Amino acid sequence: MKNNIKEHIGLKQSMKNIDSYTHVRGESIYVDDVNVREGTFYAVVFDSPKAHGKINSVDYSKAEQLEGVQRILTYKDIPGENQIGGIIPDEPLFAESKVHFWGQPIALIVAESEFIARQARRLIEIDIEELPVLTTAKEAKTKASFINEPRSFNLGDTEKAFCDCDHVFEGETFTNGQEQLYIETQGSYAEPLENGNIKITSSTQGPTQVQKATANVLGVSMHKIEVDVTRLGGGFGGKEDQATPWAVMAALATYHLNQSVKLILSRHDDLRMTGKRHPYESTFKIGLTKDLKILAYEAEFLQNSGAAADLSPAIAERTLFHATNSYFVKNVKTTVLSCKTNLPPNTAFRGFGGPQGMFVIESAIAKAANELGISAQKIQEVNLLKENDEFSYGQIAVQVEAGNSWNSAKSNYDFDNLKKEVKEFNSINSAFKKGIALMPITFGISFTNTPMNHARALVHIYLDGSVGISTAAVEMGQGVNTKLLQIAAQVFSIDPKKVKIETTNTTRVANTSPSAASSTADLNGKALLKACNALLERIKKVASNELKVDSGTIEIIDENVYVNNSKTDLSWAQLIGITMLKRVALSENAHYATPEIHYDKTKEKGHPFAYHVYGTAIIITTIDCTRGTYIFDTIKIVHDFGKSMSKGIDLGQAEGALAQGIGWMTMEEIAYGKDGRLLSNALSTYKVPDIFSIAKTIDVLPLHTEGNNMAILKSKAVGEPPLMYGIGAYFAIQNAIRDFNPNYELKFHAPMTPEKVLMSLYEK
Ligand code: LUZ
Ligand code: MOS
Repeated sequence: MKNNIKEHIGLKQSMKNIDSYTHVRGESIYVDDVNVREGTFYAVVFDSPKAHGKINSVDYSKAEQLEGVQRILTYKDIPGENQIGGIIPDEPLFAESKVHFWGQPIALIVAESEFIARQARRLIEIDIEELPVLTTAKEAKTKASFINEPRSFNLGDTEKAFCDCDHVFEGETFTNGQEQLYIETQGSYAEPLENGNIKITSSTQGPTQVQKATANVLGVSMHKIEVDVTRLGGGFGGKEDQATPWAVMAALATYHLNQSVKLILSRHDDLRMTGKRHPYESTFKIGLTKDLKILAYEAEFLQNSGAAADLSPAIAERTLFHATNSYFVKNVKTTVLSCKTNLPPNTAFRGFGGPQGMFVIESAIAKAANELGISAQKIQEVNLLKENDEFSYGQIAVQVEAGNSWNSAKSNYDFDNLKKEVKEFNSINSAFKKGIALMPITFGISFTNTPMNHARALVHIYLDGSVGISTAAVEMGQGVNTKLLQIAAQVFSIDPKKVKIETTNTTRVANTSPSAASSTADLNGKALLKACNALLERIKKVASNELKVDSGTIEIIDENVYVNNSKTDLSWAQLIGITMLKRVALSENAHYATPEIHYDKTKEKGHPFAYHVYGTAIIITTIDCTRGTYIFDTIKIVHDFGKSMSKGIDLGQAEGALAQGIGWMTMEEIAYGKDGRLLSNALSTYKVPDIFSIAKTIDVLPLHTEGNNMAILKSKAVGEPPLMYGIGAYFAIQNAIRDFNPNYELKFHAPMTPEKVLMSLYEK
């Protein structure tokens, strides 16, 4: 009886993304679309034109005199603390006597229009005494310039194990940063309310973080600051922490001027001023037995953290959690150093340090395979994680799908034949070469910082039976609002049209974790499920009194009350009206905290993840050996969605993440000059994947599994994991190069741009 709900209204499978209607009509509301008050001011940030130095003087006089300029705010205008660091308090909102990166905010120009503010910016004169600039993690390490103490994960005894290995290989790797390139740039809009209260509309993944930082900078309590988020035009991690400064600045201007202030970064300003995915320079040592079992693995990760901590410590941690990817290795020793440089503070980007860790072990395997004259798949396959294997951080792997996804990919897509076709193609072609690679992924779901794994949902049933829902979930294109709506519509068995997902607002749902870590639907969905179930029980009790039957016999199906499976005359809307008359609460606020997870940082052991997501990709590329260009013929994936709530949304997430992964590995090349200036500062010099650069065909097969109870309605988190399939693109290209040029020495230096491919093809 209970389980036939999904056959009725609120059908799980057929739900379209609820935002598609307003998106295609251009009616979706982003920060820049929020109605502004008459007299609103516009702001532009004045930022450092040098990467490191002492500020001798700044002359604002000419800018201040420009007609229409209202005020220029600096650190001197901060009533509270000039501090926005989230994990470590090491980041000022505005530079004071020194600048630490090119693009570091120094002042905020507030004017009647953005145009005037921009003009004024050009009139500011600054004198900086330059200091030495660090742009790479390696340099920073030699200067002992670090954000914090290193972290290490240890399992078994690598030193001893290397002695028992038949083969030991060492090497080094580099992965570059990556620009989040959210479609909507960073932005905020602040409005004065009564009694010095301020409302901020922000394009942030973390409204509470914005509220907290604003209160701290303004020197007021958090209850005076309300943060509202309508939706984001993409976040990708770039707005987990780094949406904050712009919101705080707008609020600071509102505080001083008692007027609404809008601050939206131009694309150039955004690219220059914000941090990106962390570049990593890493070294590895891998030891194998003659049966190709990886007996020992060591890696040292140098994370280029930039000029302040931002989320770097948490990202470094996730690198260690994913350092062995989908493999079981008995003896592991991994260390990460967060290196302080003069780049903008690097920050979250889908995968959050995980991809950087995985690239290194895939490189180690590729190197070992090359030296041994075998294919990497042989090594990958015999080391795949199995049930009850232990991760280096102490968690025991259960419901493991590593082997299952690997075998499914191989059999469903006839890998052996694909491989044969590649070989045949290469044997008769010299101007073009194909390469094939397999890429398994294992990604842990939960914020690695255990205390962050909680959420709340506030549900109102209005007296006509319609429903309003508030949670901490920020809709950023990932479709979380659709999933939340499905949950409520399904529990109540009402028409989805009767459910509204409200904006994300700190006044309605407080003290929230950011929408991040692929966990937004899980955490907020679970809280919502709890709230809806509590309401349903309460409403059923009212119905049982009304109908004089046991409440266990009651069900609501398609907005009608059923008793013992037979339809009564009582409708959902009538029942809600009665509930109201009986003075029974029609609102519920539920709290969810992920059970079972724990972690001890002093021992670096625990059970940090609610569950893991698994999958395997097959990637085939064709390279043009005259030009160094390449295309991806096909990408074939078997992915563990659990029991997907929405095939369309989840497939979109998988394909989008894959595209970003391939972009990171192959074409997106961030470049800073030795002086710390961003050279790839426009979309003419920073190439992101387009529809033509991904693959002619992408197949994604869902793995049939039981799903996991820790996932919302057994629908596994999908935001980040598929990004890491993109790592396979690197190795597919490399395999093609090697076929063309036997002298080519493997290099692990991403992105593998066409330029690098060309040089590799002809290196001696
Ligand atoms: N953010 C965070 C994340 O604060 N902690 C995490 O573990 C995480 N993981 C992935 C993406 N964002
Ligand atoms: Mo994150 S990389 O904001 O999930």
